[in-house]
Amino acid sequence: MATALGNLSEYNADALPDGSPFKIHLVVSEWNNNITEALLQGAQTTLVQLGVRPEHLKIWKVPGSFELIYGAKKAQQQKPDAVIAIGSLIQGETQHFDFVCQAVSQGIKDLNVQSDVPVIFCVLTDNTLEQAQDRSGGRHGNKGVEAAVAALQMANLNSK
Ligand code: DLZ
Repeated sequence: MATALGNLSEYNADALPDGSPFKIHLVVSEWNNNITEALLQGAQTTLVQLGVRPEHLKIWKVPGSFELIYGAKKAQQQKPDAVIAIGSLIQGETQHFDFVCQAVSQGIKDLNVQSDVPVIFCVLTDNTLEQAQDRSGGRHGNKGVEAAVAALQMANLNSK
C-alpha cells in the first residue's frame, strides 16, 4: 500500500474481498480535471479488476472539491456499499487552498460519522501540479487505485 514516497498502486488482489456483491459510487470534482479523470480511471479499473460489475459503478460529477461533500452526501442517500470522493487541490497564492482542504477533509469525516455508507477520501492536496501528476498515474502510482482498494475493504467491513 501507499507510503509517503512509495507507489500508491501496489496491492495484493488475493488478500482483498471479492467486489462482485458491491455497488460503489464515485463523486468526481471537475476542477483540475486532467488529474481527477486520471484518478477516476485508476479507481474504476481497479474496482472492475477486483470483481465489481461495471453496472454497479455510478459516477457523479461536481464542480470543485468543496462540492465533494454535498455530492458524497447525495450519493450516500442512494445506499451504495461505499462512496469514493475524488478531487485535486493544488496550492495557489492565497489561503483558499487551506480553507478548502480543511473543509473537504472535515466534511468527508463528518459524512463517515453520520452515515453507515463509508466515504473514501481520494483528494490530492499538493503544492504543485507535478506532485499531483506524480500521484495520479505518475511515478508514485495512482491514488485512485488505493481508494478503490480502501472502498472494497470498507464495503466488506459493513457486510460482516
Ligand atoms: C476556487 C478553487 C480553487 C482556487 N482551487 C481549487 C483547486 O485547486 N481544486 C479544486 O478542486 N477546487 C478548487 N476551487 C474550487 C472550489 O473547490 C469550489 O468549487 C468553489 O469555491 C465553489 O464553491
